[in-house]
Amino acid sequence: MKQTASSRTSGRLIKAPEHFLDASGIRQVFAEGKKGRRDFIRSAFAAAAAGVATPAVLAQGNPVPTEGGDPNILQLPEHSKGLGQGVAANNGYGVPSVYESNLQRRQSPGLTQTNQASVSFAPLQSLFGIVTPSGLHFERHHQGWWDIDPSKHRLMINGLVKHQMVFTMDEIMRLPSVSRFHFIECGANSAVEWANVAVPTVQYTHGMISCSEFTGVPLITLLELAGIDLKRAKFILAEGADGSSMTRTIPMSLITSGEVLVAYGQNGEMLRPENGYPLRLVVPGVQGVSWVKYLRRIEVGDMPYATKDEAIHYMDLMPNGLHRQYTSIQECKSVVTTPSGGQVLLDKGFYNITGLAWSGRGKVKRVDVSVDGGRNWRPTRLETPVLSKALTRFNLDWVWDGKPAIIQSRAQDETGFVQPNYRQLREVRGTRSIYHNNAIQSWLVQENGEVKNVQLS
Ligand SMILES: Nc1nc2c(c(=O)[nH]1)N[C@H]1C(S)=C(S)[C@@H](COP(=O)(O)O)O[C@H]1N2
Ligand SMILES: [Mo]
Repeated sequence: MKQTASSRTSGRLIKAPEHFLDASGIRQVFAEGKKGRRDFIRSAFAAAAAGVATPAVLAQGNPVPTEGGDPNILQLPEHSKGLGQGVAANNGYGVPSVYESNLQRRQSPGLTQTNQASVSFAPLQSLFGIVTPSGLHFERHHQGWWDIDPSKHRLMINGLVKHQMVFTMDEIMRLPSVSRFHFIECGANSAVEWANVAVPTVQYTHGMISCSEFTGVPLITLLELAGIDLKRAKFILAEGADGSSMTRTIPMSLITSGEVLVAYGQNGEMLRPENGYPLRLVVPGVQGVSWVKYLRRIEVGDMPYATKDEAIHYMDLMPNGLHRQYTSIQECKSVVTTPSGGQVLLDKGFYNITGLAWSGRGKVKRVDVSVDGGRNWRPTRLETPVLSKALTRFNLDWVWDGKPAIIQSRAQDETGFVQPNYRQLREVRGTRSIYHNNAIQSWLVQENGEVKNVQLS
């Protein structure tokens, strides 16, 4: 086989409309020319050395030696001959390669497109490991985002405390801090799949989840400084400083455990404005809406507050016609990110099936993958570290025989909870929900290699 020049546009991409296109996801494994494949096979061999799959398995459908010469090797490129750019070429803050410009958060084609859009989805199909780069973190703004001057930002603590207190950012940042990896998932993640809208890519089916290393002060530290009345305190109310009047009730049990953080750091730097700069609440395992951004007030109380975002929104309409309220834990869930909707497998042969799993109740214990629509399941390799209430990466070796295949993942957490399929989920939850869809996702690999979002009952 003759080696050809590789570029972002070489190879077969997809035939879907452009805004569905996600070449960067495809490129990782499938789309780039032979160079990409060499990189791919090299890392695959490293995995084999770790006792994963034999070279014979990995080599199926993969490169044959070059004949005729590859101009990318034979002709010395400019970057091997000239002087490269100097330091700080980007004003001191690095930005991604120009070849990665397709790697973006996006509005969903399943939602109304507006100029003042309020949701953007993270490109899960193009990410590695478990950390979401801050610039690709999903966004959900009920009333737009702001870049707030930290020198003017204040956090007030009132309610069932001995001394009402107001903290400046400097005062908060002097206190003992912790850093922890956690996922944040909007309760409405995968909401359109309840109605089987079948948005084309995993960015839109599952992209309202992200995972970061957050740094901040345990909320309990601040409450103790204020002299919290632990006998009477049962709940807190968290309030944001933006125009959405975002207010949420959080039970004291999550706070006394030390888990809830008043965070200013995200992935080693200050929070991004879109994610609540300079201060946000981190409520591990709980749906995104409770992670109040631009946090300005904590009130300690003895009853749930039934705020607008708890009494009108964020409730689950159950089959018996009643609403479920305060269902905030994000139950165990997973999704295959490669191969996933919108990607194209170029040839039969070896592929690394990979994806993400998480549970709002602790650690992911195992993830199984099926390539035949749920008839047979194989256990996957969980990438380390496996952290509580954080994303967990899974991988599985797969040799595609070129026939249609339905790929699914099913996660189980340390409590023994197993992610349901759509039939099991609807049995309990009915069909009129918006939030908390944690059903098994199915991707159909068609004979021509194109991968499609399908829903199995
Ligand atoms: N102050 C404030 N906090 C907020 C919101 C908001 O609109 N304003 N949106 C909430 C919702 S619904 C979600 S899912 C998360 C989204 O966080 P992110 O934008 O950092 O991804 O923030 C929550 N906290
Ligand atoms: Mo949300």
